[in-house]
Amino acid sequence: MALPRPIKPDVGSRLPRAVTLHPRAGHGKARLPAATEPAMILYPAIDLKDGQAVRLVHGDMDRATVFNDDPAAQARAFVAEGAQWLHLVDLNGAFAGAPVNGAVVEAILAACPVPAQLGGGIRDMATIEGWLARGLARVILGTVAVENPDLVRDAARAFPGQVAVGIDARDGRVATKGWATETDVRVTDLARSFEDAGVAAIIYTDIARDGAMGGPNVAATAALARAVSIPVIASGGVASLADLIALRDTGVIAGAISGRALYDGAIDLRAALAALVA
Ligand code: AMZ
Repeated sequence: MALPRPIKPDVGSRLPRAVTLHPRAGHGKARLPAATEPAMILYPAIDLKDGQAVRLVHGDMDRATVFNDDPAAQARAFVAEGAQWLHLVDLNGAFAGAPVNGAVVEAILAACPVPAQLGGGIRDMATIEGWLARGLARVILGTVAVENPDLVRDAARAFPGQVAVGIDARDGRVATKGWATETDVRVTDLARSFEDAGVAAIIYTDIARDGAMGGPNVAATAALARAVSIPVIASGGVASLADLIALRDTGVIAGAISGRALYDGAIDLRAALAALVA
């Protein structure tokens, strides 16, 4: 079956730059970022549940706060404040194992000129290809990274720079399927297993911190970033500008995802973006 016509055929020009510029990502000789390029990319998060932009607490679908019933408008607002990337999660999709909020994601892609990464229910090559063909800059693979790691390798080979692995963990052990399933897999072991696969980034979420506004797990994220050469993006618990600065000042973390703190005003996106290039 033919893939849908790309909405954004120019996506190649909007592909990630920060990950390759990350000074200590371990890719041999580091290029220092220019003054206008942030040392760490801030990804505003739009988590989608039943077509709305929500935030959960510790990933619990029964503890959802609806922040916007028009996620594309939310995306436009983030971009208007200067966001250079968006982080999208199809929460229903993560539980269902297949995309559920696809129409809303397409509306966001159509509304926004900046690259977006999307996770949640992306579990096969056809879905990966379909999203990338429709203008998504990067897919995030979580559950399949544990259950079918060869798919991650195949996808990373087929789509260089466009495949990220989402590693979501409690007490250092990876959780899958909407974080409802616990595994014995250690975060560092999973991350290292993709070391030579051409994965663009690892997005590491400390579930105990997620949505809780108690601060990110800086030490664990930095330790992971030092253990692998793949750029690591921190997720979960970011509650203040000071948290972002602390992540950046480790010198090894390529990006940070923030959701609730942006929605409730604890972080001013414009000010945070300015601080990260300063
Ligand atoms: O909050 C949750 N319960 C949750 C969540 N945010 N469950 C999954 N996810 C996100 C992961 C990753 O980005 O952080 O979904 C993605 C993984 O989905 P999948 O279907 O590949 O496991």
